[in-house]
Amino acid sequence: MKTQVAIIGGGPSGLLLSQLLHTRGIDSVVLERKTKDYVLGRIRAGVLEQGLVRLMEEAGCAERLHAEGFAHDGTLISFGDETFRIDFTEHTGTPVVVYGQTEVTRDLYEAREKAGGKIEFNVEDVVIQGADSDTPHVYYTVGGEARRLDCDFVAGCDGFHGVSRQTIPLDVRREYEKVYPFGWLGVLSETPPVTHELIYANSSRGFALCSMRNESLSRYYIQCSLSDKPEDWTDEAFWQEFKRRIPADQAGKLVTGPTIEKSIAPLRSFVTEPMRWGRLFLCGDAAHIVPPTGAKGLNTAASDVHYLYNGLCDFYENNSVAGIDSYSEKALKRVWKAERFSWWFSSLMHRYPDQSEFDLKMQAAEIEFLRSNKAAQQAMAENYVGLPY
Ligand code: RFL
Ligand code: PHB
Repeated sequence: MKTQVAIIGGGPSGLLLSQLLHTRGIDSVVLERKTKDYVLGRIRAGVLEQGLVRLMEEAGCAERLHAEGFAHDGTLISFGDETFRIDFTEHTGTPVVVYGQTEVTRDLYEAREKAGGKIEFNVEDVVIQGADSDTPHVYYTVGGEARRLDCDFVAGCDGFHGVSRQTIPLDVRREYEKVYPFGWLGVLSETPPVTHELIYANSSRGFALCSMRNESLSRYYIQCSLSDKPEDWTDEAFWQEFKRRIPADQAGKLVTGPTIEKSIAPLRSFVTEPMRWGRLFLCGDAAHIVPPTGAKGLNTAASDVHYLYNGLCDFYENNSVAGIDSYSEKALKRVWKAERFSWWFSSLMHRYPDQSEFDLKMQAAEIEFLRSNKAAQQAMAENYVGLPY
């Protein structure tokens, strides 16, 4: 089989890239390790920057997002008994959109299927060869049958545990990592959200987040120990702990119910450099991970897709390599800013096992500065709604 762009991974990065390329007549094949249902069963991001919304529009996939997504003009931050609000629209003129990653992915799958796009599911043993030549190709198996895909370029959109990053030789690749000493236990529950905006809560018992998917579906998280397992947490234990971490007035009106999903994610900051090796380009979680505080993961994947898509269009339409040659540099410049914001916001909102009295005072002083200083709020708002591409 032959295509112009072989895309490894059928998560949001791979599908968005494939659909955008399709709008410009550039052919791609997506190779996904799991089934479509499995990919859609992963409950992840919920907050979209305008940059991603615009890409979904350009991909012709934003109809449902516009009809069902919720524009959020601000967010609440609570510290102990005090709650304050950061107004995104006042500071930046831009809201964020609350619309689940599951729905973004569903819309992209639908568009790809409608356009007759080629997606292979259940692929195994993916090996990328010749990425440092003009004739890259991908070997893989489906149902035990070996296949080969020849292409002009390979887009590695296969997430943190994928094979694309590992294809880049160790003497070329440089990795930067910080592992946090806690995780997030997240639940999805068919109950109305406790507030109409998100609440990021720093309590003496640890971090908590109130988020949502729609008027009758809430997404809540608490900071937990890395050794915890989701099955250690009964629904009752979760709600009890959650209520103790969010502001008392919100806890009083929280509607609880059976959870329909419960999972734990470890928190990590990670970047690999460069994001390009020959004709192989890394996008999204394959190249970088942020802790979820600040909701930057999917949005940073989207800015990578934007740069790569434009670079590939430049190559096919204008016979120019300028866009693909500057891809890694441009993408990384924005990635590091998202890494900084996510690291800063995580440091501000969590309780660390080794935090000293001094560290706690610094955290309190930083939160007070954010509460009382317009310039600090402006900086937070600009980062939260998304820095320009
Ligand atoms: P994905 O979503 O991991 O998709 C990669 C796909 O590649 C497939 N794959 C392979 N396919 C073929 N061959 C192989 N060898 C393969 N290896 C892997 C996988 O099956 C998968 O389908 O990466 P992608 O597309 O780059 O998307 C990144 C986002 O998923 C991620 O950044 C976000 O979910 C992060 N994130 C959030 N981001 C936000 O912008 N806003 C949020 O509010 C937000 N909340 C979150 C989050 C992530 C979370 N978890 C669980 C990590 C909340 C949580 C709890
Ligand atoms: C979510 O709704 O899943 C969510 C929202 C905000 C975050 C992280 C996750 O910072």
